[in-house]
Amino acid sequence: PSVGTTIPHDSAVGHVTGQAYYLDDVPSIAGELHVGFLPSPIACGALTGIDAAAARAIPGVVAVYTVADVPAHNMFGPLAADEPLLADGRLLYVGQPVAIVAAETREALHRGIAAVKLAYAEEPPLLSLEESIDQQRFLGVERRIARGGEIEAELAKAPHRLSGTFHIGGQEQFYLESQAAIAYPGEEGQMVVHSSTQNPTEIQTVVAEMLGVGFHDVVCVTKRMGGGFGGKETQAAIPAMMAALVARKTGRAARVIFDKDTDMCSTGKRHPYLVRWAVGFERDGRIHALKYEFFSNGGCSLDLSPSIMERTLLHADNAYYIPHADFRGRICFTNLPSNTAFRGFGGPQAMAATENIIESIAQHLALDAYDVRRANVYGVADRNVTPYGQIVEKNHLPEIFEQLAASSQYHARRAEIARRNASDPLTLRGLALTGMKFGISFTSKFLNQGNALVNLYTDGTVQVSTGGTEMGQGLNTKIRQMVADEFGLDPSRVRLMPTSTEKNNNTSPTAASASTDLNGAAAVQACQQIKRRLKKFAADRLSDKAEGLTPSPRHVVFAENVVYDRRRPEVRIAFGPLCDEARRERVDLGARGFFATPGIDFNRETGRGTPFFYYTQGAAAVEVAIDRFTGELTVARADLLIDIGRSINPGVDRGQIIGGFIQGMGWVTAEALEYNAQGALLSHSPTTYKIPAVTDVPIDFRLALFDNNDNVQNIRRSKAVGEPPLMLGIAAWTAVKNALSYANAEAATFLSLPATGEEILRCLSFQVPKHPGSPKTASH
Ligand code: MTE
Ligand code: LUZ
Ligand code: MOS
Repeated sequence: PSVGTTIPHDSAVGHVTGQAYYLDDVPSIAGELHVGFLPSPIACGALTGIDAAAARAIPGVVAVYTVADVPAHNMFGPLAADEPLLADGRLLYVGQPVAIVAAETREALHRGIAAVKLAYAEEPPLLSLEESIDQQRFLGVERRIARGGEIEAELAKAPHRLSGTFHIGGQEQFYLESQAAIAYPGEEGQMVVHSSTQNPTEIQTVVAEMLGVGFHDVVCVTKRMGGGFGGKETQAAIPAMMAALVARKTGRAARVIFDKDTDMCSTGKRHPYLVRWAVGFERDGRIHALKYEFFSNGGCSLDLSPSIMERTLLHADNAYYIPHADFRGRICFTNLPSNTAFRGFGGPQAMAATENIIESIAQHLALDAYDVRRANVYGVADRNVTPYGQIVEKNHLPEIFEQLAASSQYHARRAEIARRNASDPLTLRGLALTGMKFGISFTSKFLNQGNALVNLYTDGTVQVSTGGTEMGQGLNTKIRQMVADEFGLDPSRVRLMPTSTEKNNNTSPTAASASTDLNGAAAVQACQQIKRRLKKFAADRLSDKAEGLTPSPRHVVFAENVVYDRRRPEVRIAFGPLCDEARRERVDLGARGFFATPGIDFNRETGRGTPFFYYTQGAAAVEVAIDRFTGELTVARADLLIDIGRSINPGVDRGQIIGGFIQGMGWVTAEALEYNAQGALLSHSPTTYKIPAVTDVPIDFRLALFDNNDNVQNIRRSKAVGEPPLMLGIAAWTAVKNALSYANAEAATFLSLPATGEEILRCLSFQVPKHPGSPKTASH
């Protein structure tokens, strides 16, 4: 069987040789237009006029379109239609699309965009979380999850209390393929859109609504993305609509390819958060009560912010049992691109906030932070219920903590670090071991479904199409392995086809790490339908050949590219010829499968229920070294231990874990989004926005998979792996906080996230904290 073994990613060769097609590699067809847009130069104001005469006069410029040219709906959005495709009277952020330009060449396109003139009345923009909170400029309603007694009373009961304000920065998804789409106009208003999207169904619907046609007149096709990381869960919509609008108006194919700077300036990122917290705890560090007010920077529209805040509230416990909890969340309006999904989806901010608090408790009580974590970690019996009432079943966190502490030699290294920090005048070291528990399922119940189409051909090869999209994470490879095993075939006989709304309808985004669970299960379900028919047919054929053997589909086995009756394994029929014969006998060799996650239910109003099918759990021990004079940070060693159940493809999963951890490490230590006072992004290219490079990978990097065979409810006993490892990266930040505590206990309380070199130096040198009025840790 292929499941459980490492086969190469199905595009591995294509990725490294450059033969794998991304959207801009698709050859252009005759008459195809290059399409781009004029971005708003200001963050806030009234748009009073657009003068496109000069642009239209440029040779090669075919058309300039504004909101007046949108055939039907200009407003769209995944949860509320509150976001404009093209500016309509108001300018909301720097980089907002104001006019679409279509041209024969890229050069004419750029000249055309530069020649469009805007008239506007500029107003002071709202840019910071603090200002938005002061002015109560919230998007949507307050959300809350609470349990136990009245929170102020519970906090007062605890023998120790701490409180503070914690600032968390955003993060650019930094997929390598920028947002892109190509639209091909068809007959009678039909449209085919090829999109680099995690969400083909969403593209189908927004394009149809923008054009004013039925969903049945639009097809969205996605072969692969050069990364998505959440940034293409909703925000592939604007380029797709731009291409479709031009294709409709001109009758010509239209291609939109954002360049990197445009992409970074105009699209949403991980939400920055401001977190107000108060914790009451026992002398041994056990948390009695925890109060949170989360404020996320939503940008100019809702996008997915409410779902992201919901996941924040559902992950504020992280790996720890909180008897009395009061978690509240609000989304703040700002004049920025609408912030959106990014790996972890609001979970990382909450989990970092809680790890910060635990580290603060340890420093306050002068305990080892490991002991505080171990005292709080989810256990058994009455210590395994989350604040929203879900029981943490088959909880392995205590063993994970203990195994990792042992394998990373945590205690010995902490002692060594304390010794070295006392005498080393140049380098300050820190070590932290943090936990991770991530809920698997979309928190919107209806999204937890998948469908798949399986076509078996008469040579015994298989094509599989699902609603899931491939963004490098290996979804197609894993489904290929599962389908191959169902038919007992070598994986080379199975091919995953481009995702298309024509083959798989009403699909969920490829998100929430659940794509293998949902689409894999749907594909297996389709295979089983075909197998039932084929087994019946094969049973007859095998009994004909073997005298005295009664036909029995139950005894038919598919393995090693052949079919046989297990009572007489020496009589074998090759799989291909069997399929050919079956077709000649008019057996249906195709099926559509469906899967809906059972047993999940969450009540948004009461904040209680079982939103998650299961949890992926893990822990990381990270050691950092800081230059005491420059603040420069090196991650010296990382030990990861993660429970992903029985891995479907250990090689692919290790890639996901290493990549996710490094991406998380980048968020907490390096990546800083800088804006000017007018709300324009300054860090909008690889030269000014620093994602981790190969040289930033921990010098000593050890990864182990926790041995767990008991995840019986999910497909092949596997667990989702896509997002969870990002949150193991939080240990790098916590290790910095630990290191700073050796320089001066007060210094550590000033640290915000990300802990960039500048931020570390600020704390080391006791300069005014970056965020005024914060983060003072008051002790009672
Ligand atoms: N891995 C790669 N190489 N590229 C990506 O864009 N996205 C991540 C994760 N791993 C991503 C990735 C995110 S945000 C999610 S939700 C999951 O992959 C989605 O895929 P899955 O459901 O198949 O895990
Ligand atoms: N998208 C979504 C997500 O709509 N709901 C979720 O719960 C979710 N979780 C993670 C990533 N994307
Ligand atoms: Mo991932 S943030 O669920 O696309």
